[in-house]
Amino acid sequence: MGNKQTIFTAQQLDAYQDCTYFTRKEILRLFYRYRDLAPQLVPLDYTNQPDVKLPYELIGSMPELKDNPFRQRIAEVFSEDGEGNMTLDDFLDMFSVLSEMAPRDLKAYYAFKIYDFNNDDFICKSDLQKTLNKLTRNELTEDEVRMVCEKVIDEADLDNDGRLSLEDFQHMIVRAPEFLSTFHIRI
Ligand SMILES: [Ca+2]
Ligand SMILES: [Ca+2]
Repeated sequence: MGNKQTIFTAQQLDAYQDCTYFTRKEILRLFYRYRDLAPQLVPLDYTNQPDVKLPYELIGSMPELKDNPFRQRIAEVFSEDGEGNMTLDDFLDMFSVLSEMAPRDLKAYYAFKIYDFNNDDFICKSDLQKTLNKLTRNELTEDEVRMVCEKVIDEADLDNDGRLSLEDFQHMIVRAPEFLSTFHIRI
């Protein structure tokens, strides 16, 4: 034993590697990013799994997220409390899915959840209008948004129930990859 600080046990690091697309080195780097957001709250020893959560305000202000129009929804979807306050596990999950190593299907699954603003497991017209407003950073008029929205639903709604299920959505993004454009983050 040297006097090197032990942040995680070997088992914890193995588990993080299994649950994310990150190497040990990247996991440690992200741990320090997390800790730097609030050094007074985050201990340097995680071996006894401290009960720590960082408020959304700190997470949403990170350079990787602060210009993302979906930052609040992203944090809500990945946070265990649903309000965007994040444990280290939530934080690692979020960056893992947003990373370039995550497969498209997984990104699509989370993009669907993020665009489902009222959490009812469907993207309905009003979810899609909110999504389009954010994706286009409010550059479309209300009429334009309504038109695009109708076109998207018309083309993607395979079972004709007027809203998009996860399956509809997964088919749609094959042809409209711009719906995943805000879910690629370099870390
Ligand atoms: Ca919905
Ligand atoms: Ca449908």
